Amino acid sequence: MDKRLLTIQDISCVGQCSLTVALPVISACGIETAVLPSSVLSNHTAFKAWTFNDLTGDMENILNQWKKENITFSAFYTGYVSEAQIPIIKKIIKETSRNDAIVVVDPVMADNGKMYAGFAPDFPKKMSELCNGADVVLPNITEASFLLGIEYQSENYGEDYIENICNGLINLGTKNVVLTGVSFEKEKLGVAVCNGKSVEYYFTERLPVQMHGTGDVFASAFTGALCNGKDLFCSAKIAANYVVESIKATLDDKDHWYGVKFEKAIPYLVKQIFSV
Ligand code: PXL
Repeated sequence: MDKRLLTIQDISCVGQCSLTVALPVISACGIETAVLPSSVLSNHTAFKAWTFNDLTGDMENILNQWKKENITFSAFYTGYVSEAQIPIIKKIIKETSRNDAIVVVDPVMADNGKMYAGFAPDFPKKMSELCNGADVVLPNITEASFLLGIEYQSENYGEDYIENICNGLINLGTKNVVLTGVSFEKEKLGVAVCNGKSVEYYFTERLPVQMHGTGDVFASAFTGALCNGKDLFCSAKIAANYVVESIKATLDDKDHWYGVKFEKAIPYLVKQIFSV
């Protein structure tokens, strides 16, 4: 039986993030991708304003219908969700998992030292419950520091700070951690990959811009690579390279501020997954 993945996150109708990234990217990786939209927004929350329709009320109905049809999943990838949805998501995972299903949790809630609009201060505590039992948690450093209740450092940290974060996240109950946005030198940006025993690093060139949605592009490509049997480190490396290609495809368009042109780099991603 082929793998089937379920991704649970919002649809931001416009904005190149969440489901409008995960669905095309993971499908391009050859993996059947089912979706459970957590909410519908007109556009993501980095715009000045947005509409928001919460879909929590649909989730249990959908689960019950899936159970009647014996619909099951071999992988789960969760992103932008609300506090009330977390226990329901845990139930969905428990009741629809195939044997050896992979659970990837992107604890989407913050960046650059700040929570995204609409998340309450106790949200990280709830999110840490979703991290407990995951196979991989992939936060940025801001999200990791909120999850652990430690100080966020944006620069001038060393390997001890990063390794302390990885160990802290492992102690929350995830098997593996992929920490994004790690940088020890100005010109390089990368990821720390921890399998619960050791931490390995992968760095790419740092491009001179910060763009929205790159966390979702990373997580989607990572999950697509992992579902194709690539190991943790190789999946993180493929995803980091894909983010760089997506940013490069966007750099010459100064008006394109709200996301990255990940579509242009899909052939590059597919080549990396199927020919490396
Ligand atoms: O890219 C993460 C993300 C996902 N979904 C929504 C967001 C954001 C980041 O701002 O606003 C709705």
